[in-house]
Amino acid sequence: MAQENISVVVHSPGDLRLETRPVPEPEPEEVLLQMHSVGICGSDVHVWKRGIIGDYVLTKPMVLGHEASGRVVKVGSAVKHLKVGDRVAIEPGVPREVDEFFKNGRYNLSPTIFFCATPPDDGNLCRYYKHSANFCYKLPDNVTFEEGALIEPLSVAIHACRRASVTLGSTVFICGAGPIGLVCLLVAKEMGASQIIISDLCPERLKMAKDLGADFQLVVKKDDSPQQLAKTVEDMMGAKPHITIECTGVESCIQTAIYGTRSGGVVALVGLSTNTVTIPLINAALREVDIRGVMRYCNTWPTAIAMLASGKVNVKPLVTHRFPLEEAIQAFDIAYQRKGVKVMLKCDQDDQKP
Ligand code: 572
Ligand code: ZN
Repeated sequence: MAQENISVVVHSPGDLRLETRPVPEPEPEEVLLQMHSVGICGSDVHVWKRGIIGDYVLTKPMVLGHEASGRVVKVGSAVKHLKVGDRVAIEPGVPREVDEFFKNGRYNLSPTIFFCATPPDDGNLCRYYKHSANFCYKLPDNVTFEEGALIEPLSVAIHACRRASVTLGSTVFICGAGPIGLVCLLVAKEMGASQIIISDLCPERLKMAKDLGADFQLVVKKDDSPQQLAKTVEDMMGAKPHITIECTGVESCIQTAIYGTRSGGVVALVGLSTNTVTIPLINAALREVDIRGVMRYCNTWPTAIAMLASGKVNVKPLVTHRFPLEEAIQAFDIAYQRKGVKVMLKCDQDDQKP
């Protein structure tokens, strides 16, 4: 191998290091990838700062990163559909068991799934990484490596919009204009939403949302009441939206989502923070507002690749910062400060292009 396997490793809360790890050897059903572009997700920052994500606690050093693309440099003996040189996007969740969830196609719900950078499973923010070939998807020539990496957050949005039943003519309220809120905006539009309103505390993020096609932007203040905000949404749109996609995980925003959604509509919960929240459940029940959970995604990569290759969805403007892998610590600081939208790490010394 031409380069050492520099890897971005979290050791304990607040302790992030660049270290050299061995280049892995692919198993028969795996491929070895030379990593190209890896985006930083909020969960990477969270694990770095807190050493925990949900119920998953860091108990040993772990490589971060799960929004990734790379090039095949070695194929396992049983791999049929990929060859050396292929450019691929990586689906980071790989089921370990043929359980009921695997069999019914909702493999994201399998409790034993391998998932990059969820403790203790290593992620792919490194130079060389091996992965199940079945969960690597060949990128068409007109889809860049960075778009390939952005398929991961785009997948969250595709799954969220599917769970929320977004369809032709839907009116949609998106809470939060961070990376996930913005990809939900792009996907909801493409799935036929007729009107989209998006809210955030931060006017700069809403400016990006406007540029990406949001019809209405709502600047929220920290002490706005959920019922008042719900009324503002209704006034701005002319009627309550059919669907709300909640991307913040903040308790008051989940409350706003419920009050703000039309009777008979759907609230999809994408943002997740604390385990327990107080919500107006009876208000939702009496108005038959369905509250639906969203756990990552399943069966989204082929859809996402088709959307990118056809030019129907443009995720390129989401990348606001780029750093070479060697500057990962600085990159994580920028992501922590929530400057810009998506921070991308460039893992191939010989090709730092998008
Ligand atoms: O891109 C996938 C993703 N999923 C996140 C967070 C960031 N990025 N989730 C939040 C944490 N949960 S979890 O259930 N867990 C660690 C398994 O608490 C998964 C989804
Ligand atoms: Zn993520």
